[in-house]
Amino acid sequence: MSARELTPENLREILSGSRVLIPLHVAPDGDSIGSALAVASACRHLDSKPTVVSSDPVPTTYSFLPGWEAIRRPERVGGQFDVLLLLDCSSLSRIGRVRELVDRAKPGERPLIAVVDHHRTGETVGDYLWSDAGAAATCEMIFDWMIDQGLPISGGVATALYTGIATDTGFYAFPNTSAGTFRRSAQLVQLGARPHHVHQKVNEERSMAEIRILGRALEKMRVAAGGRVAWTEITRSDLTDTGAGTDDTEGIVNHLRSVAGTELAVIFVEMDTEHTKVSFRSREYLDVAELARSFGGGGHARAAGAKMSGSIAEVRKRVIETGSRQLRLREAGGQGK
Ligand SMILES: [Mn+2]
Repeated sequence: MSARELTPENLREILSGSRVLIPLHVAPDGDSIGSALAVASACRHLDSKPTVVSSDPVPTTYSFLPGWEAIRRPERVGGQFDVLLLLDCSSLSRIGRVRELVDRAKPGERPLIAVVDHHRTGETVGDYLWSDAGAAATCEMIFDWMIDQGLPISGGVATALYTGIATDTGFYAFPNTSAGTFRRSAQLVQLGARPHHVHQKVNEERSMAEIRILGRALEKMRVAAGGRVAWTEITRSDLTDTGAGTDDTEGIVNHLRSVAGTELAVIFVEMDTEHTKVSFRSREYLDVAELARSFGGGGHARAAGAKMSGSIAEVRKRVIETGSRQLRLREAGGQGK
């Protein structure tokens, strides 16, 4: 199915007066939550009825964002929807169990699907698509849309949008950070976002379990491909020992990439005996979105991930081999360092 281009006017028109279902993507991050809360606020100015829903538990890290408490779990959501708005993702496989809410709609009552996303993915679903791989965050796109459409941005909405931009750019450190990122962020600060407050809430209120699992992961770190690959793994027993949950493992992979000489960093997290979550980061030249796609995942050129079938040992072997081979190919092609 090929989608029509979603213009700012279209998006306004589609949302106006509609019952809008806004799912977070699985393993929701600051950009997913921030963009959903901002659009939900915009919906209230467009006489529409937004429902923000999350298949996975919503990280309490973001509970400082106004509207966080109203995010519902799929089992608490009923009724019909006119519009399904996918933000920060472009496939139904990324919204987890929310998909069931869509699938159970009777023929003829299927909601219209609109997508706003900044990921480069092969697969897209939907009737309307606004895709911008040049945007640092979906929150940048939503901010532009709200400004373009003259929709009010309260202090709370500014904080939500700022948080999405800040987290997706690693607080203005990743290569996706542009002059436009700073310009939008400056406007959001004028509208009430407080950078120090957001940084405190997101980065400096970690639980002991999160610090302990980080310690465990760093202790278990290994290298491959002559030190150009750094990897670690977290098993169920690591989680049990430290009292951590899988969401406490987010961000650990960035520490691996910080080792000098590393091009590719990978963390393997055991979901159960047959499923392993893999997160990839690269430093300068390896396209990890492509690597993740070859394992059924997706993401950005420097940050991507995949949920893979197989025990942690099987998955690790496959991924390290493929990753090391791709590094060698890049280097043999003269495009690497
Ligand atoms: Mn994003």
